[in-house]
Amino acid sequence: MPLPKAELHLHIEGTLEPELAFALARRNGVALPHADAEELRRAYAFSDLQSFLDLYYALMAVLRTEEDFEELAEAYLARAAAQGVRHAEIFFDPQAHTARGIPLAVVVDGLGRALDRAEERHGISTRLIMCFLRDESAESALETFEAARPWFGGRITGVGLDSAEVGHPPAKFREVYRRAAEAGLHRVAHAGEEGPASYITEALDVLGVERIDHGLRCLEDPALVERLVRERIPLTLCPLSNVRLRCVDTLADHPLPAILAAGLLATVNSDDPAYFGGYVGDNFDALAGALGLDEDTLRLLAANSFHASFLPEERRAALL
Ligand code: ES4
Ligand code: ZN
Repeated sequence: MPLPKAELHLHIEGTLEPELAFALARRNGVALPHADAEELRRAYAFSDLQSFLDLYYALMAVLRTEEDFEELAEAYLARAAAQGVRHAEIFFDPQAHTARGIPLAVVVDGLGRALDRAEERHGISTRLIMCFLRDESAESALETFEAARPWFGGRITGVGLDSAEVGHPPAKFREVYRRAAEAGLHRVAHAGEEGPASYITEALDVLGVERIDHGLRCLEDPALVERLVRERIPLTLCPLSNVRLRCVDTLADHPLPAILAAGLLATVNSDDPAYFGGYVGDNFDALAGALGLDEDTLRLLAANSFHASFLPEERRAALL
C-alpha cells in the first residue's frame, strides 16, 4: 500500500499523456507535429524550463471541450489514487486556454465534472488553484482574475504563479495578489525554481504567499531559510521535474536532505507527471532509491503534505 499523501504541486495540463493527446487530437481534428505517442515521448528531452514550456503549451491545442478537460482530470485522479493521493490541490493555467479561444467556463466546468466525482470514485478531496502566466502581462492576469470571479470560494480556492520565471519577478503581480487576498483566496507562487532566492523573498513580502512552489534556491540565502522555518512556509518540491529541467544534475544531487536538515517543511510532488517521468508515488520511490531515504523520512514527507495543505485542521488530522 502506498503511503497516504496529498499532492500540492500538480499542473493538470502537465498530466496530458501522449496517448490521450493523440486520442483528443483525432477526436477534435487537431494536427500534431509528431507521428505517434512514442515519437512524441522521445521529444521529452528538455534542456531547461522554457524548452519544456514550449511543448507543454503546444500540446494543449488538443484540449477543446468540457469532455476533454473532464477526461484529462479523471485520468489524473485515477493515477493519483493508485499512488496513495488522498487530497490534491490542482493548478490550471486559464490564460493558456483563453488565449486559444477556449472559454474559461469550458475549462473550469470540464475539470469540475471530474473533481465533483473525485471523492466518491477515487477517495480524493480536491481544490483548484488558478495560476497566472508570469511571462504574460500584469493586465492580462488582472483580466483573467476578474473573469474567474464567478467561481471564487466555490470551484476556485486559490491563485498561483507559473511559467517562465527568470525576468518575471513576483512584484509584477502585486495588484492581482492583493485582490486575491481581498477575495479570501489562498495564495501560492512558483519561486526559486530557475529564479534566484530573492524571488522567494519577494513572493512572501509582496504577494503574501502561504507556500512556495519549488523554492529549491532558498538554500542560497541562509537568512531566508531561517525565515521559512520560523514562519513554517512549506516548499512544494518536485524532484523528477528538477532533474528533467536540469535544475539539479541527478536525483542523487537533489538538495532534499539539506532542506529537511534545515528544518524546512518540505513536500514531494509531481509537477507535470506526463512529461517528467512519473506521478507523485514515482517521485517518492525515485527519491528514496537515489538518496537512500529511510521509512521515517518518507512518512515525514507524506505527513508534511497534509500539514502544508489548505484542508481544514480536522480533515488533515483525519487523513494523517
Ligand atoms: C511548470 Cl515545472 C513548471 N515551472 C513553471 N511553470 C510551469 N507550468 C507548468 N509546469
Ligand atoms: Zn510547477
